[in-house]
Amino acid sequence: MSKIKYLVVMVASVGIISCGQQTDKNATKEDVKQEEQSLDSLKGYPWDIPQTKPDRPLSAANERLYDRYMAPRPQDNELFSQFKYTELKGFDYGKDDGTISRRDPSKIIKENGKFYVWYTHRQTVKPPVGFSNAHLSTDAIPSTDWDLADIWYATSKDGITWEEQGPAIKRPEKPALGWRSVTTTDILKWEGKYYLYFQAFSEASGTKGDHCPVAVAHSDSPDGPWAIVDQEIIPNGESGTWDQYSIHDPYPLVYKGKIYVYYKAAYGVRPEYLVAAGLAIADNPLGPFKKHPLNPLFNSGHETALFPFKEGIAALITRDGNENSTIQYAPDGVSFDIASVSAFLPFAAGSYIPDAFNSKGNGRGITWGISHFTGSQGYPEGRGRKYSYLARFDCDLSLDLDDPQMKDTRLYLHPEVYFSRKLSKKQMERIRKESE
Ligand code: AAL
Repeated sequence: MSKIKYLVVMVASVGIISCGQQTDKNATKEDVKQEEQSLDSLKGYPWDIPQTKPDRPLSAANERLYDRYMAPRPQDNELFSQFKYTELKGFDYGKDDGTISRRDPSKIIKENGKFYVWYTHRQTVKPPVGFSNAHLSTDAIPSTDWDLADIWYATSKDGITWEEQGPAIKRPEKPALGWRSVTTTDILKWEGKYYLYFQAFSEASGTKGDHCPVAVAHSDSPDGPWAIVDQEIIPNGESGTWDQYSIHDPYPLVYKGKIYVYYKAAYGVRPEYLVAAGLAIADNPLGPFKKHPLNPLFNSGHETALFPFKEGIAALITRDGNENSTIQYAPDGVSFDIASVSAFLPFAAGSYIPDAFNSKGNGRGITWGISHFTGSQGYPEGRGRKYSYLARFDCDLSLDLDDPQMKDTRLYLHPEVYFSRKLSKKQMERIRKESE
């Protein structure tokens, strides 16, 4: 076998600079020369796009094309999609003054012939004072958009017009876990019962950080009533570990006969922190949950948005990290890698996942869900609305749908969308100074 396998080489005096896959430090100049000669004698790359990895030396990018992605063209890649958005009917945001907010929707399930979604609902006398002003919050004035919130739910026949049903879980009396705010919930159905996992705040978010553990409530019906278990179900990590202060976005799926709860933690000191997700596994919805020793399993993404896909689990990675705006896949639910790169992914996606709890190693994927927009997003310097609202997204990340429009890689947007990304005053000032 050649000492330098499948590599694209540039010989620099005695060393080898390579952008290929494998280098052999013991390769001699003679080896390199031979390899160069054999590369020189290679036939040109085929015109007909090879559907499987060609048996020939490949560039690093072409190796990746076959090793990483489900198909060489995104149009044929079951885990590539565009995302389209639709406004929802049935949710009232009052005077649009930031006193009513809805955000962080759960996955959507279908029960009794209707779609169900649960979400964080805040109705307060004033809009939030902001994370860094948490000291100005009171028992009636929220620090953040998700402070002083309860968990509400809504149902729908078509996924566009929703009927708000009211509270599912109200924040309990002080000092019970979650007395300050119950937020960012997600649903599990297990042996005929329903479980809502949620963030249980016992201080205003922003006081010391966005600190909270995860609690759970259970019910015999998706319409409740819900009984809160007054204990930390997924406790924060030990002191000095990545999830010591926060477990966010608990996201249950049933996988390999067990309950897999993916969750997010923001670690490191703000504002230079990293956001990533890990996994806790249990045989019983009320625990005990064992955290995966390799946590965090992701290096990017602001929320948990996962779904069973083929024999593994796929994830939408949004907003934070080197790998944001990717769709990732782990054939074992643990070893996630990039399966496609997309754009305009939904924030805080709660997808409709018909097989979230019974995929049996044959996950079919997703075609729609609900996400949120926060009012201040897209507005520089803190302008915009101080609340969040729910919207629908559609996509084709499904083995059962073939929608070529969702697979179009070219995203043409109106120039106004680009011009809405305005430079801040500080940036304008820098540019002005640079040209002086
Ligand atoms: C969200 C989620 C968690 C955070 C906050 C409310 O996007 O990541 O729920 O705590 O923001």
